[in-house]
Amino acid sequence: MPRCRYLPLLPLALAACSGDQSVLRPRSPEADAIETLSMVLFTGGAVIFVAVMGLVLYALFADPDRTRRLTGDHLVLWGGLVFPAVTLAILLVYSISVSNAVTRPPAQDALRVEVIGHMWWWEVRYLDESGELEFVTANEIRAPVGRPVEVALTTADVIHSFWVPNLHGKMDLIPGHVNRIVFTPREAGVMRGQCAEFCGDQHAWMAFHFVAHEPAEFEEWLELQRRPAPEPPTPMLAAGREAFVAYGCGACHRVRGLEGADGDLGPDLTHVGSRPSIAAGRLDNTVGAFGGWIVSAQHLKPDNFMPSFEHLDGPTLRALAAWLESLE
Ligand code: HEC
Ligand SMILES: [Cu+2]
Repeated sequence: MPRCRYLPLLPLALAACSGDQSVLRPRSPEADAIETLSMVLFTGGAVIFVAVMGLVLYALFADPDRTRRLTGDHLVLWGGLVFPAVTLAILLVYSISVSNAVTRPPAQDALRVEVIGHMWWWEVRYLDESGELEFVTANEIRAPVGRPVEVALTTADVIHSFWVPNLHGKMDLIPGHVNRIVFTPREAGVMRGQCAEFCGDQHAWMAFHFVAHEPAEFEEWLELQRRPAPEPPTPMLAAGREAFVAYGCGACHRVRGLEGADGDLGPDLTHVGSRPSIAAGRLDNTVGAFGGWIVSAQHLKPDNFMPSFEHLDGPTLRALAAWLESLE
């Protein structure tokens, strides 16, 4: 059971205690700073609110002779002018300094990742040290702990917003413009991110996973992703691969190493079997879910840009789903 420091906020915090998509469980220095700022504002606001309500009650119920002594020019001058002016000025300086601290340019050794928003999924492009594209994946971002990650954000269609509450604030993806966000994951684990700007009917199903790895584990993952799709080890999986090309899936999807599969309207599927979820958080990564997605993509995410393949026969569908799941 994760530690929860906010018992007084129990009703709100209960959902947050699970923690994989929560501003109350910061897992980077940037999220720490934002959380501290929020708690200062919240606590300060609460204290002032209680004090003002106390004065109201005093004014209502105390003996009028005593309250008269309290009111007058002094109260208005100090309580109504000096106190708010000083408090707001201090908070302004403090919040500007926090926002400067969390929007610093990245360190030289930052891991560079490009993210392109699509209705309704995330294209994720990994660059090497010299800025060359290494490979493309979708709906998941992986990074090592302790190293800054610089995510360069843009969109292929409408405005989206990138948000992993455990790691940083929100950052918009704007057509024709590149926004950058930098954060340093502190502990290994899986976090959930979510599009935070309404971008059409399936906006709520535009999620992704952020996986923070120990550095050695991350190198293994990179190695795996750089490779083309594995050769199918059984005839059944080979039949699945054949069906993928025969049914035209390759017109929209790329599978590196497979001829006839170089489309880029949909996610790159080269290693789709290794992802935490499919269709941007819509389904778990299981053979059954792949099958379900293929026959009823339009039912699961109405109006997304993949048609439902309702007329596939059973054995073809099973082979296709099993092959996709085997792409690790
Ligand atoms: C007209 C283009 C198009 C065709 C044809 C198409 N897809 Fe897709 N596919 C997409 C799009 C777009 C998405 C992303 C949908 C979303 O999540 O909003 C997608 C998503 C997927 C995903 C989930 C990928 C992920 O990263 O989570 C799988 C698996 C998939 N398609 C398999 C197939 C298979 C198998 C076929 C052929 C039977 C196929 N697709 C045909 C456009 C297409
Ligand atoms: Cu979106």
